[in-house]
Amino acid sequence: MKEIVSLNIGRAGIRVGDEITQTFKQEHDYYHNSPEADYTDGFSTFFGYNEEEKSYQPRSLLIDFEPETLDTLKRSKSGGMYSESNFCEFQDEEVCNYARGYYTVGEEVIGQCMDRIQKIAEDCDSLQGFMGVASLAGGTGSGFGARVLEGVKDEFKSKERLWIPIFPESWLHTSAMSSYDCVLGNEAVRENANIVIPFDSRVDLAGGLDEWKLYDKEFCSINKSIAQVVSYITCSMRFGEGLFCNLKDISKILINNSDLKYLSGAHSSKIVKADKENETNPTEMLLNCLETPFQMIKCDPRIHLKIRSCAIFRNDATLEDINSAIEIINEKSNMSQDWFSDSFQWCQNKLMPIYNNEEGIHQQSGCLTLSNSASVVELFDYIGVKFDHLFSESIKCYFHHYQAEGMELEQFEEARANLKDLEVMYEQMEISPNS
Ligand SMILES: Nc1nc2c(ncn2[C@@H]2O[C@H](COP(=O)(O)OP(=O)(O)OP(=O)(O)O)[C@@H](O)[C@H]2O)c(=O)[nH]1
Ligand SMILES: [Mg+2]
Repeated sequence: MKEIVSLNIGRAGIRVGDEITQTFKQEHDYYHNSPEADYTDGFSTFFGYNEEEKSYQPRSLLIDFEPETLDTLKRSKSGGMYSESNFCEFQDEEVCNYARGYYTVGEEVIGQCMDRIQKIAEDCDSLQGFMGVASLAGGTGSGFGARVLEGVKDEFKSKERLWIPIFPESWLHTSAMSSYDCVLGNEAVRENANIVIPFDSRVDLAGGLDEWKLYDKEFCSINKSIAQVVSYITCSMRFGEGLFCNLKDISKILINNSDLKYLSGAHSSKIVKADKENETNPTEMLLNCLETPFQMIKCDPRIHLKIRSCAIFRNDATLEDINSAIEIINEKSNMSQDWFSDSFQWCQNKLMPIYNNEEGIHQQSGCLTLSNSASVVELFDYIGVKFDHLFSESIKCYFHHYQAEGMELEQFEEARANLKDLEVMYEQMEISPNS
């Protein structure tokens, strides 16, 4: 099995990354209820054996400039999964915005950070690539995240770079400069990652995740939701068999133009009760994935063309049930004809995700759709308008903070123009998909 190194940067990156790692661990514990030494090959995709600690540990580097998030994590239930070698702490520095994260503060420590990444990579037998998670609304996640991603691209040229940027839920809860950080950070992701799976914290999870607590300030539901989606995407990389047996398969199946590499996810699931009465059938799950509340970015998926798309079922339905789900949706051609073009692919994995609550451990039957779709334009438009509002001709609010760190006006203009170009590319593709 080829290894993947996880890079979790800034508060949101660390918390979401930890949720993903916990999800992987729970699934492996559940399906390989055996001593760690007997874990199948797939476990080593995201976990490696630490000779010093005599235990398996995540192949992750958790990077931050302020101690609070990592300290809280170390004290938490999942803290025991990690050792000091997983943490990359640069304490007592104030990062604040993209410019400090990328330039001044980032410049001082990027060498040390890359050494740590190199060390984790050296411990792999056959590294396939990296999976990064960071918010684009904070200085660490956007700025230092950009720096790390660029460093990884330079040092590991042939390796895959899957990036999971988290777009903010409300501009009220973020720094006034977040609109800039988002556009600048996204520009770095666009340029340096080769697969991007964005998550939009504005999504209304009420429809899709009724088993979980609705919106809360600690982002628990969205973090769990992101972890679930990542668990589907990587399922075959961890358990074998399926659509995405490695990161390259994602590009092969869903990305036909390397400029259009943003993939939109939708996820629907239901806890499987012991009597199986509540189990939802694949048709309902698949239909849900065509609806707004189940999307990972805020959009109306029905009005946008999907260049390529796929579905991953994690359930114990029969093949007949899944085929009939696909046929039923095919018939609703007015809203889904582009879903089931020749390039549409699907797979089923019978190892369902695991869900823990007060009543115990349950399996969750569900479906994930992942598509290369123009719906991401709705997100670009949203962050672009916010950026323009701050950067309007006469004011250029807060720009001096970035200038003080050495950034120039042209960099802002270029990042904004490139975001616009990306929007236009998706829109053109929607008009003439085969060009
Ligand atoms: N989904 C999710 N979003 C979060 C979480 N924590 C913070 N955020 C969001 O991410 C934005 C950026 O915050 P942080 O992740 O704290 O920023 P950072 O990357 O540590 O950067 P600094 O500004 O240098 O602290 C916040 O405004 C929130 O909107 C989390 O656990 N999950
Ligand atoms: Mg922070």
